[in-house]
Amino acid sequence: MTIRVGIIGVGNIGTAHALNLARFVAGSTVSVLYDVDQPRAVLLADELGARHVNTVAALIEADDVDAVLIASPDSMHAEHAMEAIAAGKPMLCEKPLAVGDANARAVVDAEVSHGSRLIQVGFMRRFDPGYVSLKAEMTPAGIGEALIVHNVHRNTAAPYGLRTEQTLTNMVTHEFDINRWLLGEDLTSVMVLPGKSGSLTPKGEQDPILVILQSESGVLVEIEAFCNARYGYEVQCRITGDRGQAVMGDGTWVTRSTDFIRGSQIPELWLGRFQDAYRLQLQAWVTALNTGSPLLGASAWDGLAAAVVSDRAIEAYRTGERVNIDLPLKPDLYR
Ligand code: ISE
Repeated sequence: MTIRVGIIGVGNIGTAHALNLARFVAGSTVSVLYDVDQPRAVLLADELGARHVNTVAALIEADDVDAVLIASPDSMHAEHAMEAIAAGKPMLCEKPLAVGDANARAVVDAEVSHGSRLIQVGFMRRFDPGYVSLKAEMTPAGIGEALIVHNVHRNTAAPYGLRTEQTLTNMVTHEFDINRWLLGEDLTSVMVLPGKSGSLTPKGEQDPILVILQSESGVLVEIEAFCNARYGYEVQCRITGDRGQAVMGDGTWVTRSTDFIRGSQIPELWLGRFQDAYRLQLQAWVTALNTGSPLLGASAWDGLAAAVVSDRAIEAYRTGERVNIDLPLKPDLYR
């Protein structure tokens, strides 16, 4: 069977998903597109042989949409996810699942009432070969048990203007999720340390920031988030274990020597660094839908967990305090 995917929002990430589905993902086709910027949707629809619609509801309810990909602005993800749940359609919802833990909770409650899992959250780093290899290092034969995790997350330029609280909900949410996944346990406290800001940081905001968390078993997780790093896009993760360390550097870039210079290119955007992760995530999603096997990526519960951590991190940022993180009781659907 071919899964006909309808995409809500064809900005940068929605377009990248559409092209990946059309070019690289077996068992799927892009059937319907929606964007507030209608000409943009029309242009891409023409290129892909898809059609476009004028409302989100028309896309979700369309007979030629078997599954929905939500790539609307962050603040609309929860609303669109609820509409897709109401229509009983499976979805890949871009991260974050919601802005605000109450909104994430509402989505989880709706999925629980529906009675089966419909949502995969687009925390694509779980499919990145670099992170997958890093997780595999945490064995008795590898680096042993993780004790401290050092993360670096830098954007070339603040993607949506710079607001420190959005750095936490849009950017560092990746680390909230991937560190939970790497460690296999929840995060229990968070502190946010603003330091000296870079020259491009607007007044009243902080960039870079340092976020320090602790996990259930006490592992320290430290994250440098820098929105306006200027030199390129870079994500690193270094784990100190009780019998060694494992480092995921800046990707698998080729070192080129020409004109008496040796070096490697740095991607400008995450779409370059995580191209494999995005493709593998989509393929896993489509294959699961086609075969009826369980969804492999982050669940709505994982999306809620990241939203709760983001909210507590905002509180920690505002108050300068270390804030405890408590998750609600996990529903059976996610066990
Ligand atoms: C962006 O929205 C993403 O999701 C990227 O993966 C992330 O690295 C970037 O910081 C975000 O702004």
